[in-house]
Amino acid sequence: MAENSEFGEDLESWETVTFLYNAAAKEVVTKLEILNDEFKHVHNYNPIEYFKSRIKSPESIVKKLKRYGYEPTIQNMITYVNDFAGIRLVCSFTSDIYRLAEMIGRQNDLTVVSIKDYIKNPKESGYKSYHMIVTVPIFMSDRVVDTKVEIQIRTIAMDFWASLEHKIYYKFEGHAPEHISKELRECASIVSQLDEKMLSLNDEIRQYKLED
Ligand code: 0O2
Repeated sequence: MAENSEFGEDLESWETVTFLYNAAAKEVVTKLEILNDEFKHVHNYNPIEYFKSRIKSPESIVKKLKRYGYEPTIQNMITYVNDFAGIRLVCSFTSDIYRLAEMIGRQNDLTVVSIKDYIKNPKESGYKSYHMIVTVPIFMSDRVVDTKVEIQIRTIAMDFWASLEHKIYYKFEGHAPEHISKELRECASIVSQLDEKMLSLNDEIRQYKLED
């Protein structure tokens, strides 16, 4: 949302904010569904395997703001938390990730605010994913509010690793023993090899089809 929004710290403000971010997630989900359908129609291929959309819980928002060193207020959440509304797009191959990111970037009514490419630059943990923060205009009866949505794009294999690592990490509350972190990094490397293998197999199969 625009940073100059003036919300008081009351229940009504919280409800308005939640309404806006829910609306933003819905808007973006609809756009992605349309893009996927159009791609299927034109190229006879479905780049999105599945997607999930969620609104971050108040507890997670408070935790994140405290981690950043900010007071847990609605205004700070609007300004500093980029993933209150989040959409995770899961696709088959790494090449689909960049294709989807490009398609999203070309949407005139979405503004790409930032990109983090954890595929080219994986995190220390081994985490791989492509993150985009976009804003979408939400048309209310008396105003238009540009609202932030985080889109995470990753392959099925990356999603498998991230989901399990998230669970394990949570158990240790960020203090996993070094050998566990090391083994998780090794698993991330196996997952990357699997993605590469699947992509090259797919390229080879496509080549056969073209020759038919
Ligand atoms: P949750 O519980 O998944 O919502 P930002 O202010 O957005 O620039 P942030 O939030 O650190 O800073 O951004 P980043 O690095 O893009 O990470 C955002 C989200 O990516 C995280 O949200 C996770 O969902 C995911 N993520 C990032 N690093 C890891 C990792 O090492 N392992 C796993 N499994 N997921 C990761 P939250 O709010 O931290 O968590």
